[in-house]
Amino acid sequence: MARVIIVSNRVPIPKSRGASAGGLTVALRDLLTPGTVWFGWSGRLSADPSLQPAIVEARGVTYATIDLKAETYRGFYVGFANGTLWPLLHFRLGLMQYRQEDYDDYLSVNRLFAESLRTMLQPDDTVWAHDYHLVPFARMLRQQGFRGPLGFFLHVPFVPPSMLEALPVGRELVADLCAYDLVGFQTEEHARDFRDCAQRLLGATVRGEWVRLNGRSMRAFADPIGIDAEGFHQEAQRAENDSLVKRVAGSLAGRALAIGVDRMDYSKGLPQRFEAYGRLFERHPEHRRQVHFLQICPRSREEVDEYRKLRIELDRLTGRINGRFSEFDWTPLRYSARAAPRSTLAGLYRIGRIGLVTPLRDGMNLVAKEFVAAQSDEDPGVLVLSQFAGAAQELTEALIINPFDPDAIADAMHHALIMPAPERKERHQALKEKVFRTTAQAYCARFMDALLSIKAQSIPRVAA
Ligand code: GDG
Repeated sequence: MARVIIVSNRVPIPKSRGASAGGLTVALRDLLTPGTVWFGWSGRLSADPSLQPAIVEARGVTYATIDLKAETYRGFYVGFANGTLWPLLHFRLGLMQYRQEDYDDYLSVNRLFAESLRTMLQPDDTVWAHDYHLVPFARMLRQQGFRGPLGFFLHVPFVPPSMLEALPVGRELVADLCAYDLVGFQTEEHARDFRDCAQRLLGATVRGEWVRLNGRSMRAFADPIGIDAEGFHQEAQRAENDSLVKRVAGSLAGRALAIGVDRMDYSKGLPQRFEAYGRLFERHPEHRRQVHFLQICPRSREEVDEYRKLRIELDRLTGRINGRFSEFDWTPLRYSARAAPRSTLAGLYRIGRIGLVTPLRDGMNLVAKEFVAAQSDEDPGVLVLSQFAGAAQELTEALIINPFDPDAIADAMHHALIMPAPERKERHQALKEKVFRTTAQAYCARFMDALLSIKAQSIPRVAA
């Protein structure tokens, strides 16, 4: 039987029946039919990792994982993936650090993944790899002799050639992406930037979505990711009765709730958002005492220096805003650096009058879609959305702002707070229609159709 093999850095092994799923799992859930294999890192470090993956079967899906060595993990994950590629792909050249040793570790982990997966591959398998940790994986799997269809989806943005050139191994990365048969991006802009890089940096020939390099063709297209909108909507409806959500609603005492939910990451524009919240009270003092801003911000990648600095900065800004604007019976900013259960999030979005999604750069941003899906039709909240989130390409009825401009964010919050119900409903209906159309299921189906149609057309997949 032809199987789909999903490959990603981390593998979300279900711990028990009905265990909660992360973003990638939710997006790929429809693919997780019996027979599917999900391969990647176990999350464990060991001195002498085995090539043979450890296998866990759950509901017909095979989860296959390998351990990594501590030294290579550091260079691969903390170094090249999150210290080099993540800042580069989020347009933060000033934060990019490059060390050849890290890149070597990145290549060796990709090689290890390919060698290990090879031990369990069958000739008619289809392989779909995910995200910036696995750019060279296709080349290495081909070196292992695999000839089946190989797809890749980049969850984060891509950059134009002038920016990619700053990376000493930028050309290698583009060439490695070209070794896939199909590469999916969140937006047309990212797909075009990649094709431009292939043309300008490697001399590839580009025709429409097709890129031809060294006698073989591949396709680079936009396939925006989505959420399980109906499932999330129902979860939000149920969560209105969650005791914590009810307590939060009660504690607002009739004030409006603005909500932000982000991994603690410098790409999410959090200091600017906090700053903007203070500006709201300066520019529109009538909102003092009338609003609470709740920011949920689970800590992330704390091994990377820049993330530790961000945490200190957010602690400082929280103190400054609350010190400056609090009154004895009103604390304007509630900030939690811990993760909340998914159902609680759904309920909090639903009682939110404003959803604040203001990244400086973001592949898509699922929080924007979750906020929309969670709203009620009768009394919907307003989404304030960065023009630099992939989601802004679709969700044009949100209040679109430039996240580098705190005054613009403050004015959008003001606009949201005074927006009459008919306008809120009209905007919400338009947004809802889109979020319920471009779902996770649609995203998966589009990708698999495109990958399998490349197979059917027998376009040369392997360089001569
Ligand atoms: C990458 C790209 C792209 C957040 N806090 C909690 C929590 N979350 C959940 C959200 C959402 C997910 O995590 C975050 O997804 P985003 O899309 O917002 O951002 P990244 O993590 O940066 O994801 C991004 C995405 O991949 C998918 O392709 O959209 O552009 O950067 O689902 O709800 N979940 C729980 N507790 C929290 O405290 N349970």
